[in-house]
Amino acid sequence: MSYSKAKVEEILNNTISRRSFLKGLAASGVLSALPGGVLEANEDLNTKIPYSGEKSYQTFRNACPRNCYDTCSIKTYVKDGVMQFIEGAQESTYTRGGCCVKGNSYVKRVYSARRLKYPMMQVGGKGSGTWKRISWDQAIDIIAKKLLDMKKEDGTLLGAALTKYSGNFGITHYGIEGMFNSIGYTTRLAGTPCWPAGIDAQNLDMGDMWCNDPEEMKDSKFIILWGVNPAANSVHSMKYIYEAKSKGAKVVVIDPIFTETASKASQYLQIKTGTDGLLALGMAKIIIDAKLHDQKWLDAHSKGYKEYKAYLDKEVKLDDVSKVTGIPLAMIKELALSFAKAKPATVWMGYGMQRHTNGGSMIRAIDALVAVSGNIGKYAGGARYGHLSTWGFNYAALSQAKPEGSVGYTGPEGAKGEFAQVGGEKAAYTDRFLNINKTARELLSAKEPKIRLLWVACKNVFAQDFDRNQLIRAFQQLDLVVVADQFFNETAKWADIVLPVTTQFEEYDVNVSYWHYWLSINEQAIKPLFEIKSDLEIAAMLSKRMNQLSKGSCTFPQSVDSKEMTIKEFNPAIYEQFGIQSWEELKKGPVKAKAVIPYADGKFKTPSGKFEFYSEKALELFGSALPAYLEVRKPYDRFRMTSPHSRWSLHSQFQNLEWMEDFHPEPYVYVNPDDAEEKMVSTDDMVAVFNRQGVLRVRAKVTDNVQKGTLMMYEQYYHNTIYNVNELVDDTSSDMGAFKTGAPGVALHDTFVNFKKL
Ligand SMILES: Nc1nc2c(c(=O)[nH]1)N[C@H]1C(S)=C(S)[C@@H](COP(=O)(O)OP(=O)(O)OC[C@H]3O[C@@H](n4cnc5c(=O)[nH]c(N)nc54)[C@H](O)[C@@H]3O)O[C@H]1N2
Ligand SMILES: Nc1nc2c(c(=O)[nH]1)N[C@H]1C(S)=C(S)[C@@H](COP(=O)(O)OP(=O)(O)OC[C@H]3O[C@@H](n4cnc5c(=O)[nH]c(N)nc54)[C@H](O)[C@@H]3O)O[C@H]1N2
Ligand SMILES: [Mo]
Repeated sequence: MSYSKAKVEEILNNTISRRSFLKGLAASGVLSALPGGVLEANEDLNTKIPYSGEKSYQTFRNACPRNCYDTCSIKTYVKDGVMQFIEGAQESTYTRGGCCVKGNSYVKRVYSARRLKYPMMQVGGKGSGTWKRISWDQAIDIIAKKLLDMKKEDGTLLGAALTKYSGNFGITHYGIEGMFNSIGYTTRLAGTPCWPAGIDAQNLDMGDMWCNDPEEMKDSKFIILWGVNPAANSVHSMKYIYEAKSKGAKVVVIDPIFTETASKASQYLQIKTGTDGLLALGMAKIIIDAKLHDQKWLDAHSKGYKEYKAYLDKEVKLDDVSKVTGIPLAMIKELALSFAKAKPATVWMGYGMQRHTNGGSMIRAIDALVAVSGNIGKYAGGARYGHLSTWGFNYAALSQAKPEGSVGYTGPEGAKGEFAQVGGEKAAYTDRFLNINKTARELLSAKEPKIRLLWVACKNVFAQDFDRNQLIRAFQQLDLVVVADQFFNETAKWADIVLPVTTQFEEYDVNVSYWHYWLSINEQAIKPLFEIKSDLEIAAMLSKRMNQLSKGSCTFPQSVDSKEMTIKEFNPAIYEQFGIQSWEELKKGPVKAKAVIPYADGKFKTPSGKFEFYSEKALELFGSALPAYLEVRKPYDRFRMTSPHSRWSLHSQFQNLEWMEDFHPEPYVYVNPDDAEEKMVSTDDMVAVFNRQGVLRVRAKVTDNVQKGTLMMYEQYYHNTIYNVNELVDDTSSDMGAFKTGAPGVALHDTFVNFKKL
């Protein structure tokens, strides 16, 4: 199906979708942050857009599958087979009728002229920019033959590697891993760049990563938002925080940057980066010394409290805490005591905070503080990080058998961590797992067999991964790089073959969140545009061609329907958890899991069954049984540089779209006034930011939102600039992550740089 240019123009200029986009801007607090005049005349955001319930539209249920806390439930309005606009589903008390600014740009995103439309081949070689349109048959034939040749030459398919992360977290998208399962033992870039250190920390302390329903925060009496920026990264959570605040709760933000969230808090503490572990230990010591700790709960449900207290007594000096963290002692004391006195109190720990060489240790120290205060297992309390308790699907698309006679890996780098257990295999052979956070290094060094083919899906390696200089080399030495994506992204530039894939509006899927407790069906609302196909269809086409060339070489179904695959993901436990009889009920709107308070019974899945201040597993794996203070990485250059997430983009996505450019046309490096003065830099000056990794040219914005000695740049990708903050970020690991995710996290905020005016 294709559209005339005029039709596409009409869609893009559709006033209703533009107005809903502006509503998203307003909801994200973005408009208030901009100079006046961005709203067009007569675009009154307070007027209800008169489309809800209108009969002339066909409506569909969708969900935002991006890697975001909010995983919004969406209602999509279609006329004559064309998406007209979307809104947040009213049925979800979490999405509550509104999407964020990015979500409200979905119509623009789907019909963007920048989308990939046809399979393409880079005939001039990787990075040459010389592309030729090819047919699906040609593309799939090249890939299938390459795989079969490799198998013949190497005796195994371990030379084929998959890197996939967070482009789409819909459950059927695990069919991409399923495709790799179905061809034999292969190589996987395993682990996650996102949250692994914290996952390990929570698992060591509590035997699981599990958090209270965010909607409960409305009844919390004290909320610490610790290294998390929901006003940008989880806008739907803010209403609960505002409600609690309006009922008298104190909301404290602890962050090295004065963030959007900090601007909404009762109190903001500008901590020195990477010192939060010590602050948490200091607060716990103050609480215990004031006898405000919950001795009864600690006696009944914890292990090692005595050793932990002895550590605090002996090793934690409050004056040092103040000096190291940069927070006045009186303020720390006041914070600790008021936190301990308020019941229920809760801490939300962000993923940004644990991307340090001591990230896992910091999360452990904060978990311990919440435990000491007696807020674990309580309604509106809890040490919140994330959860996967609603993810109990069948993973039917994922679970594909290996072809008979497949030969795999037997070396020490084989199965490790949770990733290896996904397939539940007990075979002597395994897939080969490489560290996703050291992609460049791993691709270059993997031997016997070396990696020859790389499949990239739901992942923008060149935008989001680290050690970028080596990445080019790593890609260039591969025989065949296939990138399956919706857009011609940074990584596509280094591909041999690019395959255009569907958006969530062009396929079926099912979605849950790692934060809230809602379940949404994602219906196909429109036919795929141009020659675009879903990741599942691509897998099916590959299977068909491989089997034509060599019968039995691929077990993936040779034709798939995303709706049928979606239905196969459901099971009775999911129905029970969400109180529905059939997936079809989800067509009426999203549903919420039955309420559970994590750890309310005081039972933990740790070896002792208790909250473990003292963890033998932690001692064995990471060298410290207690959540002891671990110093952060030492500076290797003049300024620290952090690269957190932006409200304008979701990683490399959205900021590359036309509307987003209108509102946020270019990137900045944010510089403290003292540092700017030293370098004689003013706002809007072009500067070079550089270190031993690379150099970036970017405009400066002088602001004391960032502290002296620290630069900040958002991780973002613009359509027409070569801005890429990961030019400067190396691949140093964080302390934890390997226990549960197969690889340590990455200490991306422990980046050090210098800068000068150009
Ligand atoms: N708009 C938008 N929303 C998103 C995303 C996005 O890209 N854009 N990404 C999604 C994804 S994948 C994720 S992982 C989440 C991330 O959600 P968050 O964790 O909220 O986001 P980050 O921006 O990574 O980091 C949050 C904060 O951690 C702070 N921080 C860094 N180091 C330290 C430290 O040592 N101590 C303290 N106290 N704070 C520190 C940063 O300054 C930053 O303000 O958001 C999700 N939602
Ligand atoms: N400097 C710095 N780097 C970071 C971070 C940071 O804070 N600072 N954050 C890290 C974190 S928390 C994360 S989660 C990672 C995110 O890293 P990625 O998961 O690589 O992030 P995205 O940019 O969202 O890229 C996803 C790609 O998937 C594509 N895509 C979307 N839907 C589909 C689909 O259905 N099928 C296919 N085949 N492709 C699809 C998108 O178009 C996009 O190109 O980045 C990490 N990198
Ligand atoms: Mo993430």
